[in-house]
Amino acid sequence: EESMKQLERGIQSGTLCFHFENLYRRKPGLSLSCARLPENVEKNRYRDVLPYDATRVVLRGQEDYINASHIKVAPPASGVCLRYIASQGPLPQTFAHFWQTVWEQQIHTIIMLTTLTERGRTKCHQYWPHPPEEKDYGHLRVTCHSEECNLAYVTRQFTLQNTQLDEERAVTHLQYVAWPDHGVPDDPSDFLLFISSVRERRKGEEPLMVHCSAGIGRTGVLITMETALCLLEEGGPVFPLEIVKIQREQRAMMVQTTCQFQFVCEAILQVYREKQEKSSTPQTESTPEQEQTHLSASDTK
Ligand code: PTR
Ligand code: PTR
Repeated sequence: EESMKQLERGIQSGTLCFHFENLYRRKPGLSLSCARLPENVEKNRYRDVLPYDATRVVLRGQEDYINASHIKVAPPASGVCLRYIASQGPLPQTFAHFWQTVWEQQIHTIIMLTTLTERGRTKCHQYWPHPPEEKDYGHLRVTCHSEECNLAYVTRQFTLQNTQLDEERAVTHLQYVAWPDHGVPDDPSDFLLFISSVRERRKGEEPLMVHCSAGIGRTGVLITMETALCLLEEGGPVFPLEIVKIQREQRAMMVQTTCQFQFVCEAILQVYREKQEKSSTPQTESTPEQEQTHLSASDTK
């Protein structure tokens, strides 16, 4: 595949990283005024990581601000369209806004890419109760039913109850725990396994909620990787730089460091190669019926 050869050459020669470093970190001309309003200043974890007005998530009601952005990734002519909400790690004063976003945007899966503390510093505050407790965040009641750890991530099952409407929904929490900020995941295979469980959570058009500490570096890597996997599944070309550019038009500084970009490019290439190896190993002939079931299974994403 041509785009994969291009990717391989770009990684080897360093041109891909060179182009990455020349991308706009912030799209010129987009305002950040809502994030800078005096009443919103303390709702931002970092002074220098703010959502654009044009793509910020607007909460219903009087207090409408949260440091979170709508990200829609639909590379031209690919037929792929993935929706996300990229958010900072909630602060105690924004827990209720975070859960309100989950409710209003119909989020069924929250992907958390940070631990609560790293090297003695708080990176995110714990915005959910310990199992089996429940806790109220504004008018939303969160119950944590289970917590299961495997090697690199924790899965939690929550019920989110809207006490005003007396309605409830199930929400799944996937927390990747082996990835320091500004860095790359400790193990690419663990990371790829995690991404495939993220892919399995995709159903319908609803966005996935993704956050780390600032909601730009690791969140950008995850979105780039899931998009690339989706494009590979569709057999379309994958241009990682383009995917990053699309994201930065909606939230500044997505994919923060060159190492992170290089990591994601290498991971994409690894997946592509494994896929090729699989398809070139001789397989027992499949009957047309089997072919058919295979097709319909991959169509229902
Ligand atoms: N602390 C930020 C950083 O250096 O990562 C500050 C910053 C923010 C730097 C925005 C650059 C920014 O965007 P631009 O490249 O458009 O100036
Ligand atoms: N001003 C902070 C810093 O540069 O350390 C902002 C920041 C923090 C930026 C964490 C990115 C960070 O990583 P991530 O988006 O992966 O949480």
